[in-house]
Amino acid sequence: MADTTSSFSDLPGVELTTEHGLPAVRVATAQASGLVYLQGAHVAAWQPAGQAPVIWMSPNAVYAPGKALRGGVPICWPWFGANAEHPKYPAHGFARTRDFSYRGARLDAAGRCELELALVNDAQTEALFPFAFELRLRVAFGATLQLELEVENRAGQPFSFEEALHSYFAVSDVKQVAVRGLQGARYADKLRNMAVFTEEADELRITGETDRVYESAATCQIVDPGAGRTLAVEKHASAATVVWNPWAERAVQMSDLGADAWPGMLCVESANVGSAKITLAPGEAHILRVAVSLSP
Ligand code: TA6
Repeated sequence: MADTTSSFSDLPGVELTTEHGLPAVRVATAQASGLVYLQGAHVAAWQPAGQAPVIWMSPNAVYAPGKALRGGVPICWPWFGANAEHPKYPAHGFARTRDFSYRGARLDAAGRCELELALVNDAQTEALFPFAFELRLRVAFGATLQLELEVENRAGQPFSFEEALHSYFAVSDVKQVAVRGLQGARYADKLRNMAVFTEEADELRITGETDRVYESAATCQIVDPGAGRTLAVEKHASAATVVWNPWAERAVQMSDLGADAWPGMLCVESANVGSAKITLAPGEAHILRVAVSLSP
């Protein structure tokens, strides 16, 4: 994958900019365009040449320092959902609301424009997670999208974490898409008190509010006849897939989502959560990798 012989520097088509008042990196190449906010290393756009946007951002997203963005690819780290021991800690961890530093761009082995952003521990993170770490996101924009979330333990003792690349994909109408790849997987249903079921369907249809954590390392396909395309979400070192759509009633309660936008998105998230949390010894690193590709 990434060409490790070239280091991150400048590339034509990559621009540090400000979008909606927040610092961001914009990519515009012959292969694709993309946008990443430094806050949260939050990928907010990817559009391969000749395609409609693949990543969904809410039209009602709130762009403000320290506020999680609705849509895109939030990084949930070092916990997912509510913190089990500290219910008042921020949902989905702190990575999505902290400013990452931008390390630069390079061409990867596939000729994609790859950016790297990083977050290291400081007093604020240590108040919530008392360990030294470096968290790196590498995102490669091309005809395909690759995301790599790397966690390095820089502490003197082991630590454990959960993680998710909470990807919001743009779909023509969530009621018309099918998700393939989950048949036979066990899942915990957040809407039924985390009761565990086995997915029977070859093609999962979204017919109401859906919030499930599947035990699955498999590639998922989002088959979207209305858009005339299928998205494949292939992953490495991810033992869980979260499928989420809030549906009408819950979307209305979320002011940064709103009444009308929810049919246009589906979250298929590559994760390591719950019993699949990761433990790293001092000096160790873990990489969760996701590749998204399109076919007719
Ligand atoms: O990944 C699904 C989920 O954990 C849902 O339970 C839902 O609340 C969603 O994420 C959004 O969470 P957020 O904290 O961004 O409002």
